[in-house]
Amino acid sequence: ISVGTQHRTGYHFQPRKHWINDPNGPMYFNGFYHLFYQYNPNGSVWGNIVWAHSVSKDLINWEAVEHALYPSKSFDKYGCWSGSATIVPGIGPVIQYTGIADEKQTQVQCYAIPEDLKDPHLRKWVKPDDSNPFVVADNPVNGSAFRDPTTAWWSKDGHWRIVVGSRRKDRGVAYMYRSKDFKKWVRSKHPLHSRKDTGMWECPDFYPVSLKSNLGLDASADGNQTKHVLKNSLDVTRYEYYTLGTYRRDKDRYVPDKTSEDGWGGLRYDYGNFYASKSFFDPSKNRRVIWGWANESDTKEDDVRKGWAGIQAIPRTVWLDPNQRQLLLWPVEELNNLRGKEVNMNNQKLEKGEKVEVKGITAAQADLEVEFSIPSLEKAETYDDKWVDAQEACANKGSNVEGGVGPFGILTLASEKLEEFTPVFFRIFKDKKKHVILMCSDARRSSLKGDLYKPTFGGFVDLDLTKDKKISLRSLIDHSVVESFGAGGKTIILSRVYPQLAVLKQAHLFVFNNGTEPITMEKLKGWDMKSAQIN
Ligand code: DQQ
Repeated sequence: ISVGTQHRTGYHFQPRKHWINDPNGPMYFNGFYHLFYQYNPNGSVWGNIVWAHSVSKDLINWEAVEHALYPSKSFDKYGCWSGSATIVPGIGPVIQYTGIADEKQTQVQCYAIPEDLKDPHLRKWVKPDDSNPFVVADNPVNGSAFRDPTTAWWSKDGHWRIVVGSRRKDRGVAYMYRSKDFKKWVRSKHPLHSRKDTGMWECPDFYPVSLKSNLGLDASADGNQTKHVLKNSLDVTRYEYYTLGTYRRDKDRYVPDKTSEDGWGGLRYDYGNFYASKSFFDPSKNRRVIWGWANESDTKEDDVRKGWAGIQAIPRTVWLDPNQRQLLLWPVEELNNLRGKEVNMNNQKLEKGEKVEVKGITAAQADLEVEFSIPSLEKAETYDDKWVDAQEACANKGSNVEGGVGPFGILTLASEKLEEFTPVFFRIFKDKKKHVILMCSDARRSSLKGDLYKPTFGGFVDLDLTKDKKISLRSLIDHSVVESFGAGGKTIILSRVYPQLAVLKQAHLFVFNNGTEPITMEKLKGWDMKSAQIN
């Protein structure tokens, strides 16, 4: 096995070689899903950016086709950066993206349309000369921080609108543009939204969610049965956050709800390695699906040696949590078609210090669903207010630090003698009147190799345990990926890890409890995952 092969993914999207980053312009059109992505055709570090293109019938198996966009015009000579697709009735798909026009990286907004709408794969894209670029930065917009147009939405005033990410000094800004014909675009008087101290807003995403059901909505959907989501990727922290809120069409403004922070500490789709995400509405299944990029956490030299870098997370269906305070995300159902051999373990008590191996599946390429029940919350430790966030709490209270209720969870990609493992676990604390649930995915012991980024990712889980003392965990394990969904998609953490011993057949999987309170593993289902056909 050559360098890096044992860490390549079996079912997470990646090209055969070289560098990838942001997912671009995801869409469903005429029976095919399309995924474009930022790609360096010449190597495994960022640069020479084109839009690579793959097509699929099921979001899981993909066929690579030729690059859709590559520098070919004066307005995108230095790169075709991120953007989105809109299916315009009567016209078809339109890609809007950021062209890099000069060596100073001046950013202009450009568009492309399929050369032949009858080609089911939409292989060739053209950039009409008469109306490109369709927007250039004008005062006060800063043309070196002006990129990543969203999917357009239509309003009854007869206009299409899009948002483009930017900043004004340290203020993150979502500039809005409108158009009647999808060719000529005019900037709105004020941005859709902006927020102090958040820096450059990359890859904004703006879409409605239904208050009444978990079905997805087209970007243009409207009415009092909806709420809106605004997501931004912060290039300063390399994290994304989103808010839920109201889109006031009359005022052309988005007003976030006050139920979560509008800033660095806000809600996240994923509390791990997940960036530059983008959603699309899938009319074939009436759902909204989110793609996100998971970067490597090894060194540049490792990436050069491996010859590849970057993957896409498993596409996730997204809908509003019935509590209306956050979103829920869950792997698309098509992923289950890769499930092979199944193991079951039911009703097993885990005393303090106990560790049970899940045997009979390939632990390096698996899907695992576990349901834990907690007899009593009485022994929950007191939450220490000096921990500024969940990540810090996880770093202080690792999987080996004994507790009252928890830590309990799983040890993924573990070597036989536990020289290496990536634990994913919960811990429950008391905090004044309520309980605080912490979910952690800790890469500190993930590899014997030294020069890796091994963060202790963490997020809180907004779940009321007082009635039903149960919490679930699903983990998608894929060689160098541990993508975990807590409490049915309330809190998600994707970790990239590079075990040296716990690879391929050498990888093990355990369930554990290191808390005084015994935990019952009510149900565990694990599956071998078949490899997807990817590119
Ligand atoms: N990646 C693209 C930009 C975007 C950034 C360039 C986010 O368009 O802002 O590859 O990862």
